Amino acid sequence: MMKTKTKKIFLACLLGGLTAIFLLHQGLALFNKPPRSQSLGNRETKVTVNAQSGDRCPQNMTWIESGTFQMGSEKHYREEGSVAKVKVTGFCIDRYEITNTQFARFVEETGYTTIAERPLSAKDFPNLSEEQRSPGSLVFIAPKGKHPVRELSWWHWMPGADWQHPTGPDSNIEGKEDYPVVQIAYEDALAYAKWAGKSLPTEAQWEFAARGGLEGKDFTWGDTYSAKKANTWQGLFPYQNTEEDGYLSTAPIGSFAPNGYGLYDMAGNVWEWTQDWYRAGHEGKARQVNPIVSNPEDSFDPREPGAAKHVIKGGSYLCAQNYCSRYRPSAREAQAPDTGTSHIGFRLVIIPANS
Ligand SMILES: [Ca+2]
Ligand SMILES: [Ca+2]
Repeated sequence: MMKTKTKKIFLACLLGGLTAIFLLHQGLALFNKPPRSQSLGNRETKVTVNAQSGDRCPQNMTWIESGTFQMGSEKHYREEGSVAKVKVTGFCIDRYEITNTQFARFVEETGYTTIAERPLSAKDFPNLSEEQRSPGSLVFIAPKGKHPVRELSWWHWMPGADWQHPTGPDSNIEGKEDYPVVQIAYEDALAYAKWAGKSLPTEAQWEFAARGGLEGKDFTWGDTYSAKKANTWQGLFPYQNTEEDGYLSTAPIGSFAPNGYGLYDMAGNVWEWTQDWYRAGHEGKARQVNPIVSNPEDSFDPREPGAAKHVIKGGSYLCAQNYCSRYRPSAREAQAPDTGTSHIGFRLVIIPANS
């Protein structure tokens, strides 16, 4: 269940940040209820051992050997510093972002309903109409023309947007079996992880794995940006996307070369949830083993004090050189746990019993 406090944060985001949300909401009074289930096959996700990982990891996971690394960066956004030398003990991590096929299997087996598919309760939001409480999520819509637009005004509340309808009720995931699942709130990712018998990565695990064995490099592949190395945005965000990398939106998992540890899409495609609560910086992490910010009361985003948020990593297809540019291992962003969007997904980790 979504807690009242976090629901209010969610609503404040909708009401405070994006006036257009409810205008749009009001304008979409009638829309066809999307079908609730959609078969996407029955691909195996969590069994057998992986010979390439020394029989330690489940299928499609890679063993990351214990090690120390320089977490963060002092060359980019302030929240990425200070650099902290930390140790991470060994773990297995998914080679790919979780796909629509995998999430569909979870839903088929459990009947799980994501946050985006649930209406807000009349008890918690008595002043909203039933229509305003109807299920939906946030969708990126590029502004028309090239006139200046307000920061984040490209995010729109879209009734009927959910993981099976990533950009609204008229969209679907047919033919996107191997695309990363999106419109997943933190609670949804946790539910999937519990079902799979795995965990969301900590920020330290995620960043250590993303670096792929490179020390202190800007990108998962080195120090020079390339449109050919990850699914990002080329052109002037949010107006023009030249699609130099071949993808306007999400790409099938594994469409770009893996990093040094054989992990795909650790840069771009979709942002990925981590366990850590967000603070702007890495204060107190130096010399720790498996550091984690595990207490929501320690979360602090100076842009929105009082709202506890999780760290998301890796950037997305919406990160461009002129905006965001967070398709880097040290980059991080804060995300309200109740809010899935059309550019956030996840992958999982597990520490095998024999490690
Ligand atoms: Ca792209
Ligand atoms: Ca990613």
